[in-house]
Amino acid sequence: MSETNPAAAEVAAPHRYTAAVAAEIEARWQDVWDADGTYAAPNPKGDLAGDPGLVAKPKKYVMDMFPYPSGAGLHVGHPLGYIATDVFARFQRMTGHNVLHTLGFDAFGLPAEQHAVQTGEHPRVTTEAAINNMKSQLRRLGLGHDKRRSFATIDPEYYKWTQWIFVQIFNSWYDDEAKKARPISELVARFESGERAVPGGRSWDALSAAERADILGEYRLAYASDAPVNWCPGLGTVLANEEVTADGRSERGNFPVFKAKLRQWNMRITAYADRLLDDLNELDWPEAIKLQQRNWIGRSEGARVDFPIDGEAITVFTTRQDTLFGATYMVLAPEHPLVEKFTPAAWPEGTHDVWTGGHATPGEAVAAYRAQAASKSDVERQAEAKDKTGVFTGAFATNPVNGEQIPVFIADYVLMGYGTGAIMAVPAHDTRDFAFARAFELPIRCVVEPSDDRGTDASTWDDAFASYDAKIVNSHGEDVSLDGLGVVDAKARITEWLQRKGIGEGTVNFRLRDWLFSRQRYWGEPFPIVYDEDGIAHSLPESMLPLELPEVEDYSPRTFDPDDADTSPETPLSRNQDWVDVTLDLGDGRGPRPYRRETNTMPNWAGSCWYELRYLDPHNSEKLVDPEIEQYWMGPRAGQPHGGVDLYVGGAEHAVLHLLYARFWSKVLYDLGHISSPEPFHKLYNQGMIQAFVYRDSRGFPVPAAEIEERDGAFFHNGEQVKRELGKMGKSLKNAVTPETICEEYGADTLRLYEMAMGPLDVSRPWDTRAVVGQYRLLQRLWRNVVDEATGEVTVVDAEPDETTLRALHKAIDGVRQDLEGLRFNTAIAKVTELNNHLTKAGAAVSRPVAESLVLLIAPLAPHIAEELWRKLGHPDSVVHQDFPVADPRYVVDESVTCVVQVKGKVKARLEVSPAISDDELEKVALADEKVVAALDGAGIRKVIVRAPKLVNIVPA
Ligand code: ANZ
Repeated sequence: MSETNPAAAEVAAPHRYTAAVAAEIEARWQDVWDADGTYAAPNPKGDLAGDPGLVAKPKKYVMDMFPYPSGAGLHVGHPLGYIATDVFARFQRMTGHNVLHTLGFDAFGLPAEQHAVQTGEHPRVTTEAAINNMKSQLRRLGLGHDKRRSFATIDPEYYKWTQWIFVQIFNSWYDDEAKKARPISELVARFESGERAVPGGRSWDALSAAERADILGEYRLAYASDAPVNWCPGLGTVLANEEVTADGRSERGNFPVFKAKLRQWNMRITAYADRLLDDLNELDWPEAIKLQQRNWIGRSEGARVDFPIDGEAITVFTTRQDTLFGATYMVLAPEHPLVEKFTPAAWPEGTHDVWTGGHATPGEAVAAYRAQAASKSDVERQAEAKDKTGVFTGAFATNPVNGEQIPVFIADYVLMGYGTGAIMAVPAHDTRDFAFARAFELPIRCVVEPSDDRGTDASTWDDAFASYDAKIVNSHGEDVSLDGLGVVDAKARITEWLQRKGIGEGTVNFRLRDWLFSRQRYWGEPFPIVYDEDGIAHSLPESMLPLELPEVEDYSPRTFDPDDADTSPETPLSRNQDWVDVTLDLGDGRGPRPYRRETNTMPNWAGSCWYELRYLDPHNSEKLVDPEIEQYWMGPRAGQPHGGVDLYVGGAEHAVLHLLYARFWSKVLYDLGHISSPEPFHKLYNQGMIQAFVYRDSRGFPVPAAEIEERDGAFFHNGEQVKRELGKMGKSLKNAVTPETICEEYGADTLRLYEMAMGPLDVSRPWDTRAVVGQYRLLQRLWRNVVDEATGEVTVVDAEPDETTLRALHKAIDGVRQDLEGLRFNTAIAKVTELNNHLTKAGAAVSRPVAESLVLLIAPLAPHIAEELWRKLGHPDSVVHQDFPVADPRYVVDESVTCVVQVKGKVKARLEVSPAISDDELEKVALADEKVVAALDGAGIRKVIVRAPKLVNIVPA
């Protein structure tokens, strides 16, 4: 066919749909859409108010996880989700919704800062250049974004509100009784009035300002504390646990990471653990993501138990209080504050050599072990497989159930930050304890009867027996016995006993930690916090926001000798004296005073914690969002009791942190009355990844994928055979394909169709440039069904379509509608293709209503060609806001099928029914049939077996 030879084709068919035609059409309509504000979604009020008719429609808020504007620009893998949400948003517009869809930029971050460190160029300059580049790349795809609503998190008018939210969080506390955040001023009032006892027992009036600040710091939802953090001298910064590798080094740069105590800002997200867990149930999210959040929050039910020691007690947290009789030793985290207190001056008589670690005194042993533990990350300390290390403290505590004296160890597998930082060790039933007991020759006592054949003599076992589904044995004391009980009952009985004795209680513990919120960086939001001469932190009043980033000479934090743990961070902002030391009147009645600014910046996550709210009301200078506008777009409604964005699409890699942080901020803002929706995202959808083939030469180095030749299933580069594997797409693997390349070769509509047709949206799929042409051909045939390639004239006729065409059309309409609503874009495209092929095969001129419906069907997927054809068909208004076709049910069902109805095994009737009929409906129809009624002759019915659509078998009583 001439299609394979474009030059010849152009002569024969000057009006064929080609890449050049696509390019012209696409650029032209993009300009018109921009000029007409086609995608502007009106608000119910404010400066984006508009078309009351549109506002009266049901709303749809469709959102993408916004991109980081990387200098490398986009490759074809990036826009997969953006195209998907665009198709969905367009479909919603055509089905009567006021649709909000826009895209901003998550623009603070390390790459721009590192570039700045290397080149001295301001990160704002490179970031803005990257944003502009991405914007033009995205514009070319024809995404229907409301551009009036776009922003970047680095815009001072945006981060003014990020800072403002920080101030709200700082100035609030979590009221455990009301189970919500309240202004800190209410807590102060309760302390002042005596309604609530002041911790420490003194009266509020008697406390100094610093003492009050310390107390309030224990309550504030944003608080500074001396927390053990991952300090990386080589990078000059503190790292989150996720940024530290399993062997205790920085993910980036591979430098040693040390545990150090530093004054850092934290967010008290743990106060919300229960609500973050419970509210997951109301969200329409993939189960896998909900599960990851549940695990991250990690709720465990257990007990706290006191083990007496020297007239005091060590409190442990355990989830297996039913195994108390099997506790043969205790372990404290090396950092546990009670360690020094109970460590005796000398080893007790007869202390086992392996317990002392070769040290002369317990004090020495503890000090040496602590130093060793401090150099490891939590992840490393928790690693299951590794050998258990530790040292005896020289002290013994009493097991409260049987009065036994058991040795107290310190070991790094117990973490200070979890539970109480102390455990009772039950080696028979916990694998870590088992390994430790073996290494330190400690008794292993079976108290849960193994369900396998290993027997109850635990000294002969190879590993622990850890099960909840078994019976308790060897567990009776003076006034309590658990023998014979199942685990669950034993837990209940012993908890009740502990509580009665006043030596323990049932508790719930969470794995979730407070969120470390400071970074020693330049390119982030400055904290709206200043310290007075007493070192007390004050938040800036709203009138002083935004607090803009100062210009600095040097963007890097000071770095140190990577191995020198005795260093502490020196941030880029701290070197700027004029900015740091200021005299301010905070409006708190204290008048102008000298202050020192906080010199850390917020972490990258901050800006993405609330951006869904700002899209709603992006220019509001009085409020972060007007309540009425927030209520309109996001407020709770039927089926969405916690409100939120109607559809949020992004990668599954953000399962935990971003989504958890954003949920947390929403809940605080909700509690404080600023928004009506306690959840930010009602429906979440994770798109798959576009993968790409990587070609490697004999040395294993990637070679440019674009230069590969394929011969008989083998791959060659410059004549040399290379290996092919599936991997990520990107510059470093030399396999990136840019959207521009595809747009130039085929047009943006083809690219959109190809990305949507590659497979189900949530599945990963390999990119194959050679397959793109398939969608190009579809668009060419579509064009040819409407436009004469030789003359450019519209060829449709006003004749009525024939019956088969009507059936093909309405089935397509019905299927495409359902598919687009259900985000099944690949099958929607298959249905459009089928209809289009039907018309092509029919060979005759297409009837106008069919052609128009076809154009409307493809409009969400390929908006430019649809707009062009729609106008060519004589419509003055844009295709974007047309009504999506509705199927006529008469043509949707296939011709009927015959259903046989049997009574007592004999055929009594034959019914003509729809092939799509349900079992229930078919049963009703069959039982109502005259012949069946006659055959039953008033007998009752014992059983009806239905195999829709072909068989009903009735067994009379
Ligand atoms: C005795 C016991 C017996 C335990 C047994 C387990 C099995 P989850 O479920 O993850 O909450 N643990 C408590 N605090 C710890 C800490 N700071 N560092 C390390 N481990 C700690 O885990 C709770 C269990 O982990 C607790 O229950 C405790 O060991 C341990 F057959 O106590 B268990």
